[in-house]
Amino acid sequence: VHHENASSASVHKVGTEHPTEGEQRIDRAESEKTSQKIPAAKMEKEKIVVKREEKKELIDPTPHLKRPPVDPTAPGEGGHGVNLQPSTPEEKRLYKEGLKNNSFNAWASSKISLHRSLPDLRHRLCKQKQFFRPLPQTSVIIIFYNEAWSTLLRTVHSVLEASPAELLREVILVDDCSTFDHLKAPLEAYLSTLPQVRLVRSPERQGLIRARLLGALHARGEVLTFLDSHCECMHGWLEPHNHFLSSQNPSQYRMFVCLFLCLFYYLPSFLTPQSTQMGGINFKELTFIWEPIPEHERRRRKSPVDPIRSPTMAGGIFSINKKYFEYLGAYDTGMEVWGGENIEMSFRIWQCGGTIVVLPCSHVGHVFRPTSPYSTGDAWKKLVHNNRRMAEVWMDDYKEIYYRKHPEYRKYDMGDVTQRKLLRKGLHCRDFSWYLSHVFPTLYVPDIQPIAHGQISNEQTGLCLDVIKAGKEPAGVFPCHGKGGTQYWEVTHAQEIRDVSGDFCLQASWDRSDVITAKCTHVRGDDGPSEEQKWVVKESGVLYHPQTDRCLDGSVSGLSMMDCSTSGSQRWRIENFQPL
Ligand code: LR7
Ligand code: MN
Repeated sequence: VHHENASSASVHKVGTEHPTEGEQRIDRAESEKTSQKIPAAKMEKEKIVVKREEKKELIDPTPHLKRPPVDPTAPGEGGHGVNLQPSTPEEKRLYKEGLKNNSFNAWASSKISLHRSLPDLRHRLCKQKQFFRPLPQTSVIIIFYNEAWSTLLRTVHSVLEASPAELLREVILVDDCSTFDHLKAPLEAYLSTLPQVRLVRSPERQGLIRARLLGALHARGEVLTFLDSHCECMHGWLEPHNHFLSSQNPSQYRMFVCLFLCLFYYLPSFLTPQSTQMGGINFKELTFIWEPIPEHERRRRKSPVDPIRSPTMAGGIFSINKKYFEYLGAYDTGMEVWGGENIEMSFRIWQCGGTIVVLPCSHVGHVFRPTSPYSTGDAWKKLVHNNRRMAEVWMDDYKEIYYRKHPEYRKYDMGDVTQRKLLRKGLHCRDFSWYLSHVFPTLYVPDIQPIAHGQISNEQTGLCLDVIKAGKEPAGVFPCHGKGGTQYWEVTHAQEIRDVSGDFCLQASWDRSDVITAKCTHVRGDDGPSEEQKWVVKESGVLYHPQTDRCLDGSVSGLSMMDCSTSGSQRWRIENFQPL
């Protein structure tokens, strides 16, 4: 309590840009004006800051729980993989059961200490960094549904053992109505021996979005930190968050910080730090991907440990100021089970005036798995439901890019998004085209209305142009299946013929008569595609390639580039074709 008073007192002392809830509602244009301070005022402010820094006190790194001494030869120590093979029938049974219930090797995980040590993989500059009082306290919220005992409790122990006690207000575990017995009385008994840990049970299965909100409701810290239920926090992971979200750092108040992730597997298993990257988006499925840091961001950052501005975030592992989280509309409670909420939050934060950064000095391991063990038959429908809610509220006309690749999605239920649209209005958020040009200037954005989209079938044979294996095998013709996918194409205003992923382009050249697909050469802001990828799509359905002066031919013998003729094999029926 003392600590929280201290930190809010400092807000008043610095007394400048830290917006209170009411003040945040000022028009953005206003706030931009006020942040361009005249130099004198700026100096004045710096003086105050310097004065305050004279009595700087270091954060005490002592955690709530001390990591017990461990045998360095024990399985998994130092973050190493365990290479254990189940041998007895009982072990084999446990191994199989663990895999089925978790989609990862929970049996191997159970052999690893809940307190195992992890290596310090941070850049040396991270290790030199010092953190001073006062910093806000965080509530760590871990939601879980049918998590394995060892991974869940290793997450909890790693938080308690790797966070300075004075920065960790509490750990809130939210049980999203799990059915496993070990998560009932045994979990309660175990947790009652741990300091600062609370368990909240949801009476019904909420899905991860509403489960997180339930956790936030119980949180008393100034900062909220969300973790998946199979994470391991590494030394020094928390301080950078609390520092960046601190009111000592007023201009950073609207920040949203993500952890730098370590890929993390049990059997075959190893710990590798993710190369420094930022979040991107797959326009086709509206899912999160990692991307290399673009040139402009590289130049903006002065040091390899500076935060990386990230257009999107992975979803599971992040911190945010609690007030800011609430002000921004927390989460969309209309979202179900799994997926979509991370992209929704990413767009919302940027469009409504916030910033997302990845902190390269904060490392957390996460157990990735190939599939969700809990996903039922309608998991996909729920994901589309969530994605539609996101696209309808935040993407303006750009949502069409998503829909036209999956026309059936328009018919999927998405519930009512009126409240979320009102939220966007009330917060005076910017539109999606602003996001694309200011936050993500390197992202290739498909045409909102391409010249054509859908399948391209040959007049003579009736066969469909098919990408087969994008970038790997020449394109070909196959009986039309009408399901989009490998037979979906877009004719762009830049004169390309792009595949469904949007990343591969039809390409022809002098030295070969077949047609391949290759990475599209045209990127945002350049002069257009290379000559090999340029096509003129004529009203007659002829696909003419100016560089080679040949035409795409789809006779019975297959797909090839031929001298142009009036043959029906060179005329194509192009879906949704609006000639220029
Ligand atoms: O119904 C459910 N109720 C839950 O409480 C389903 C899941 N959950 C819990 C679950 O126990 C886990 O703690 O929700 C958490 C996330 O589910 P996972 O671990 O099965 O999925 P994931 O790791 O693929 O999840 C990623 O994508 C999700 C999309 O909705 C969320 O955003 C997750 O937080 C996100 N995880 C990460 O970002 C971790 C880092 C991954 C990367 C890169
Ligand atoms: Mn996860």
